[in-house]
Amino acid sequence: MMRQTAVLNMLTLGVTLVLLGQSTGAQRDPRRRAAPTSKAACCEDMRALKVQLANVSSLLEELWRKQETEARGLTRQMLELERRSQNQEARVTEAEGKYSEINNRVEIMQLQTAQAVTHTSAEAIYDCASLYTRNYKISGQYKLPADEFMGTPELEVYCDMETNGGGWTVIQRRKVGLTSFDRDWKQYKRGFGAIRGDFWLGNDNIFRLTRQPTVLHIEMEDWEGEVRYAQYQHFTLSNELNSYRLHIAGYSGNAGQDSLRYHNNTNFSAKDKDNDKCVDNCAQLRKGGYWYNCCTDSNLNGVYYRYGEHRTGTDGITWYGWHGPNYSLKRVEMKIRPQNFRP
Ligand SMILES: [Ca+2]
Repeated sequence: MMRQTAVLNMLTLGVTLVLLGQSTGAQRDPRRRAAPTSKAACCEDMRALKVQLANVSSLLEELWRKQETEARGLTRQMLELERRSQNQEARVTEAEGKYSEINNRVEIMQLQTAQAVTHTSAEAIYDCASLYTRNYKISGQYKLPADEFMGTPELEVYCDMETNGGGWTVIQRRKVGLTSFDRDWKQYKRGFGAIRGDFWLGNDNIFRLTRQPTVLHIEMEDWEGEVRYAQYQHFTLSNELNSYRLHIAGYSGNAGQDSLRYHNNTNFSAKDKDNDKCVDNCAQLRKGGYWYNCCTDSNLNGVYYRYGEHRTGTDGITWYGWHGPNYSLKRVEMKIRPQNFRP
């Protein structure tokens, strides 16, 4: 502000001087040469004025230069500040990333510590029920730690901590309909899909989880939004050598006639492994992996059809006891928990 005023003052002075110079020049008009005696004095004045003008011009020039330099300095400073704030932002992002990573590690370590403490006891963490008894009571995705003692790998699971007291490890879900269940033996063995969406947990994992006495709960929803269930007090699979044969007993439920009983004591089949009890290849006909008999009373790993699309085919997600063979369900969830679980 001060500098600007100074510059303005200088400018005013310059203009005044120029005007003065002009008025002096007017006195040199030959038609008005009434006072020839002042000619020498006039020229002296002019020279002095010219010098002053030159001085003022150089002063102004210097001032402009200074201002320009300052402006350049300011721009540099602003750029520097901007660069620093960008750096800080990057650091914050990095810190956030590290924080969530550490958080994640802490959670896993907590699980592992809990497991190490009870390593030899019956309370080792290997399913959602053991998580529940360790006060993890919110439904969602969990990571079960690897267990060297049992020789089991780390496993992502979805825990239902609400239905009938919680503690359920979800082994299958159909609700989105984008994941194909028409898969081969290897994929059914390892598991596939998204743990928060549609998935099969994997026959090896289900086999492992059902080595203790286990309950199976099947939740089904139709396109009217009605929900029914079928529950088996006993549920277990054989190992791979025995084709993950299904063993169920102790049915209860409200989904009509028991539609899994027909599949009891049958081997698992996939599109590349026909273990069914039929001349046909049921897995290929029903487009899923399942404990096919000859072929189905239920087909929970069948093709996901939107309401009304499934009329004549035999490959939908069906439960004959409730909606018959030509109605494909909107949502299915199969979940397990130990028989001795107490909420
Ligand atoms: Ca066959």
